[in-house]
Amino acid sequence: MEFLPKDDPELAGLIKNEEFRIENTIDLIAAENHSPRSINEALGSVFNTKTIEGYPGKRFHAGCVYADEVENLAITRGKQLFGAEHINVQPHSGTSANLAVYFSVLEVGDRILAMRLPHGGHLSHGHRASITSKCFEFNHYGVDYDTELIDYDKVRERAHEFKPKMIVVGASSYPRIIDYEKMAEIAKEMSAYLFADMAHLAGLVAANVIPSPLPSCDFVTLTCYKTMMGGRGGVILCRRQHGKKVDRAVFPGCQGTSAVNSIAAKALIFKLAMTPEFAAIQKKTLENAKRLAKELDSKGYRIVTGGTENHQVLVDVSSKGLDGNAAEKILEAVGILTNRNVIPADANSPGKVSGLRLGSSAVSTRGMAKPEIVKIADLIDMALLGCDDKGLLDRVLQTVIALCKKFQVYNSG
Ligand code: DSN
Repeated sequence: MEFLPKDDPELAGLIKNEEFRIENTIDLIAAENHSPRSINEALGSVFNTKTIEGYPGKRFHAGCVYADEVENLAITRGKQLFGAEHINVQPHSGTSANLAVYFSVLEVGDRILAMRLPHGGHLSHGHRASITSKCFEFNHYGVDYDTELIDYDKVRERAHEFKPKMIVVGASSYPRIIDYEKMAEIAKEMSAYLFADMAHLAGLVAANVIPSPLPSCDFVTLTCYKTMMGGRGGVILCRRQHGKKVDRAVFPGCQGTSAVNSIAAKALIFKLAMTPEFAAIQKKTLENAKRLAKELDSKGYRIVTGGTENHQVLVDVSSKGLDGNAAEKILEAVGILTNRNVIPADANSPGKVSGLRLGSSAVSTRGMAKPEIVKIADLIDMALLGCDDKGLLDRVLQTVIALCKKFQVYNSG
């Protein structure tokens, strides 16, 4: 930082503090990752101030020659990376992307079937607190309470009863591979559109380490900062025939000018995602999640669904007499970041959920592997079981800091 400390030392100090926090904590938040420094350079670039309503070659302001090139670069790379027929790189976020998908081919009041939030779905999939539920009539499917897996027969049953115009598949908390082909069969039976929200999975899909929803779906959305390792921002991929409607739904339908600096960061992460280094991180992310689940299971924690096939591990901490809120706080105090999460058939009250959602992306990006994951599982267990022992918690914290120093995010250059 060159100019910020002069213009606003207070803010500059907060940014420095945040960098210190990132360096010295183990980030197991499944919706987070560390991005290359070049992503921050793209985000903080002069494109930050460019106004670009419209699309490349059809703008409503002058001076878009380089902004057009940036957007075209993101479009070309994104289509190549995911094998998409059409891409829109303008959505400000995953939720904006989802809204635009709904509005592209549906009318207000149309029916949408999506996964229930407490079973792993997302707010923008028709939760009552989300504007999506005020614009469309949602109904929800969930998981089987015994297996905690999506019950595709029940999805089919519900779909036939409800007759949605669109089916949404994808979750923010579901540690298993989704059968997109089966969902496509169900959607086809009622001529419904199939839309996959792969916000959490995009990096794993880009690296081909889990199945892609693209061949089965009319629409796919993603965010670029989770497994994808880029900056914040949403993207829509769709079949060619929906392209014009999607573009109109994004601009002028749901957004005004888009953020060229964010589109630049998308172009960059799409390039980096085609490298062997990115693929290796995604592969390690899967391995690390499986190892984390196995280690915690062996210590007596109940793992929701019995394991994981992606970057998420959902732990039922009630199996240790804890609730998710308490577990999240105890771990934060020792520098391990997680988030409390409701689990299917959660017996705890909404304010005190039973789940703790862990993710392996950020630790994998900073180079941690099996020995460190084994250590982290030990540290989690020690802190949660010894949360009344201040001395023990301090020792765990010091171990976390030492581990972080060995696997630096930014300071290693
Ligand atoms: N979708 C939210 C999550 O999964 O935590 C935020 O990205």
